[in-house]
Amino acid sequence: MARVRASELHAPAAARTASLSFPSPVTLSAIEARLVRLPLVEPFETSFGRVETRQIFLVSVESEGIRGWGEVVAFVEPDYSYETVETARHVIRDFFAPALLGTDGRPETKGPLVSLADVPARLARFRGHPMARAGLELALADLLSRLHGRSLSATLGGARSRIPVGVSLGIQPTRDALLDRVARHVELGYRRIKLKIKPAWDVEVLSEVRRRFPTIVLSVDANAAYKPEDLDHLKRFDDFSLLMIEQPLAYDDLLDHAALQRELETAICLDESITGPRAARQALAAGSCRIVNMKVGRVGGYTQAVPIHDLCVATRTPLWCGGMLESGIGRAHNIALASLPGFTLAGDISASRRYFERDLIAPEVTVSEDGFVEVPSGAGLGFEVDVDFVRAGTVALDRHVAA
Ligand code: OSB
Ligand code: MG
Repeated sequence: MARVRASELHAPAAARTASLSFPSPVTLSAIEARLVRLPLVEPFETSFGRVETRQIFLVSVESEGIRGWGEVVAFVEPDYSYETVETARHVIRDFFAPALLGTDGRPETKGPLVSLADVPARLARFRGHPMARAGLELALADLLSRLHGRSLSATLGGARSRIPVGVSLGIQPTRDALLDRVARHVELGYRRIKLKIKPAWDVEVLSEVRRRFPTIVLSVDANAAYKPEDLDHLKRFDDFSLLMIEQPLAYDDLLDHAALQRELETAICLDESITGPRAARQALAAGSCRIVNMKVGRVGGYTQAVPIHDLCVATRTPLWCGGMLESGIGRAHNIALASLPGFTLAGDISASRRYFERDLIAPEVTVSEDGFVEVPSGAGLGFEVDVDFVRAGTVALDRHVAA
């Protein structure tokens, strides 16, 4: 991709914001935040740690008896990012929910919500906590789409009815265990296999996977496990015809990624480093990556994700939708987002069964034999939330009500 100048990188986001308005102004009666315990079918291991049971953080918003659902993708530990399920509960309870419900006593948060853009506007005086913000925006976007009687995909400007998908395979106890899982997921139809890597689980593993599967579309994700001094080692990855190497260096380091990208043939994709539209613009201007991973939670919601999408379209930067081991609710949001035209590469949107015995939605997400997920056309998320199953798994519930 040609280098782009910062001045070229102002995306035409305004056109879309109109479609993110409610059909008529909405007064929220309640916001609920809940934690639901959902065991994984097998542990998921990355360079930063291992998850066995997902604590799913659901947000729901209510207005006139209609509910919208969202998911906060934070983990229990501040490892992928600084947020945790408990920091998100705290900021939603003490700051974000009062600002959206108008119960914080401030004049600027009075009155109904007219658009999704009211979320960043009402939270403008707060810094950070993008995953908590996104959980609220997602729930409101589902509500807004239901009130319009249209799908979330249509609300966001989706253009695809099916989405190509890949799978992310965690670090395994042995190479044979990994080879097994690669074979199984190629067989299931996944169109791209991503391997989690870290120092000492990289070059040898890759050369064996490549020897056994010479033609599959293959990528790797280091979750920031390497340092600039590892340059000579990272150059060896060029031998494996990888689609990309995701987030090799530190989460907050655009400059060293730019230097590394100049030395590598393989495209760098940034995940952790793309914290919002500004980081995306700077990363592309600096040449820190050639591919962008989108996670709506990491960037702070749809009001941030859509401009990043538009920027990637304007600069012809390949974009794909990442994942955070979401329940079906977060998964359904990812499907709607990935239906936008700029998502040109297979997303980390696997079948519900890849992670969970039973999902929180019906029907569960399935992947076709040729590696696609269907975009539902029903109103809102387009999936039923299994409220009884959600209630049964709930381990904590905070209900915030309007005065
Ligand atoms: O970096 O993309 C990542 C899972 C947990 C934390 C970070 C990441 C991942 C994945 C799996 O790669 C994505 C998914 O299938 O949900
Ligand atoms: Mg990643």
